[in-house]
Amino acid sequence: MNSIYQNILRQIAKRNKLLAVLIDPDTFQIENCSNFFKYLPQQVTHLFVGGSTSERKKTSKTVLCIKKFSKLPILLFPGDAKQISDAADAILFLSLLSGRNPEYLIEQQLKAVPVLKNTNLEIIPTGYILIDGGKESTVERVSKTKPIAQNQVEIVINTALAGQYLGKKLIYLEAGSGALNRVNNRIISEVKGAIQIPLLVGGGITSAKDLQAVFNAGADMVVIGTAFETQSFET
Ligand code: 1GP
Repeated sequence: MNSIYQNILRQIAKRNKLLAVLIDPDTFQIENCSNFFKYLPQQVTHLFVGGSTSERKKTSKTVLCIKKFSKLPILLFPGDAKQISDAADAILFLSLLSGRNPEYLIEQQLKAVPVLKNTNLEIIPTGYILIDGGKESTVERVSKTKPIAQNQVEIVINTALAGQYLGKKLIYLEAGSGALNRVNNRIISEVKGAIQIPLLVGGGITSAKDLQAVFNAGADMVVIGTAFETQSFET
């Protein structure tokens, strides 16, 4: 089977590290699409599209524009059910496991079903875990949930394992877009050691040095948004 998820597993088995660029339809300048892709490093393997507040039309427009300039797989990373567009290839079907707000544990997922039933999107169940990135993140504000503190390693590990036991196919450790502190190496390596599914890490990663450190700690895929969007990534 040649699905995006199977391909992620194959790449990880070959010890390849994956890099996703997060594009937020709310701030992405469609007219600047071609320039954006010129700036991205060769290392990029996946494109994520989503934000906390975007709408479906804007998401679709962004995906269609990206498709003109890139052949990389496009995965939706939706803030809510209104952001689903079948112009993409796959969707990270997120459940905010660190939070206790039913809206982001099951309600939005239920709202997404009637839309998803009519798309060909590959659905990738993803356990989403918000870690304290040193300032209030948009995810925290919108979801009205608290992140897990960076020193609560056991809670993060157990939350990731609960996700795996629930059948999630990916675990995503998120410090929040523009985080002051990215997820620390200890959390990454201990979660990686505990779970058997791929580990994604994002939020506050702004340099090649940091990117390498996150890979070295055990992340299979790193997600970078702000630093590429603002062209401030330190090489
Ligand atoms: C946010 O993890 C992503 O969901 C990316 O964060 O914008 O800080 O790179 P940054």
